[in-house]
Amino acid sequence: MKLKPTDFIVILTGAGISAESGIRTFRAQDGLWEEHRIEDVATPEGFMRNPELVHAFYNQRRRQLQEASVMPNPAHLALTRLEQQWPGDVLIITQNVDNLHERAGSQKLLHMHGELNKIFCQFCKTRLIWNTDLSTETACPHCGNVGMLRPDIVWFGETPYHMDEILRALAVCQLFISIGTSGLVYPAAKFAQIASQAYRIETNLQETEISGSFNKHLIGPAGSEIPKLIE
Ligand code: BV8
Repeated sequence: MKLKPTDFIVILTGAGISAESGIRTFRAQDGLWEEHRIEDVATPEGFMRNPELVHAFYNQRRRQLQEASVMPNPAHLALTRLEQQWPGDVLIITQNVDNLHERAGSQKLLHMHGELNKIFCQFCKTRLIWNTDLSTETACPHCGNVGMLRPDIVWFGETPYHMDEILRALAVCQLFISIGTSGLVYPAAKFAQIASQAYRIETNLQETEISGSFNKHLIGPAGSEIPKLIE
């Protein structure tokens, strides 16, 4: 596929791009969903039923982001170089809630499933940057109410963020690259089909549910495949 300098590149990332940074994926053998039922920790109903369990689940993942060993890996850094060097537009749509794309220097970035380092108050709707533990005892710094703060994460059954902007980008891009997603969660799983006018590349350790929607497959770890693809 020959790209023109004005071409628009859209990239979708999933948990696989952060795996080599030491962040667990969801559906691998040692995945996050092996230890927790999605219904208990990643749905609004689960949060209503047992908020402290959900806070513990996200507190542990938020704490992990602060660990010195958790750093952007060569895949994140290659995407930052692409954004800086490519003359056309580049947009990263990430399903991930970690901050590794930001820490790698990416700027054109949409977190469609929210962010670990953000919370919001269900009472006054204020959104806050938050890097420490959260509990039902934490009072909202804005309105003072206790027990109303929740992770700013899109749970199953909730509407993903930035969908209008995402659908517009998918409809006009010339190159769509999917990195490290199992293609099992909607609507992200349909993005390759929606970008049908683009040249579509999938990078993963293995074939996925959505591999049939791509023109090219790069099988291997993102940390080595993406720098090669970008150079
Ligand atoms: C919505 C926040 C309406 C939580 C997440 C029945 C049929 C179809 C759909 C549905 C259905 N029933 C319900 C639905 C909708 C539902 C859904 O899709 N359910 C699934 C389970 C069937 N979706 C929703 O509810 C969404 N909302 O649909 O609203 C709507 C739609 C459109 C417009 C308006 C309204 C909301 C979904 C969001 C849920 N929240 N995250 C949290 O993070 O704690 S989803 C969760 O899964 C994560 O965000 C994660 O990113 C996402 C996807 O998982 P992956 O990133 O792909 O991770 P996974 O572990 O699965 O795979 C990792 C991959 O990496 C593997 O393939 C592996 O091989 C690869 N890999 C590993 N290492 C490497 C690697 N690749 C490269 N290099 C490596 N080193």
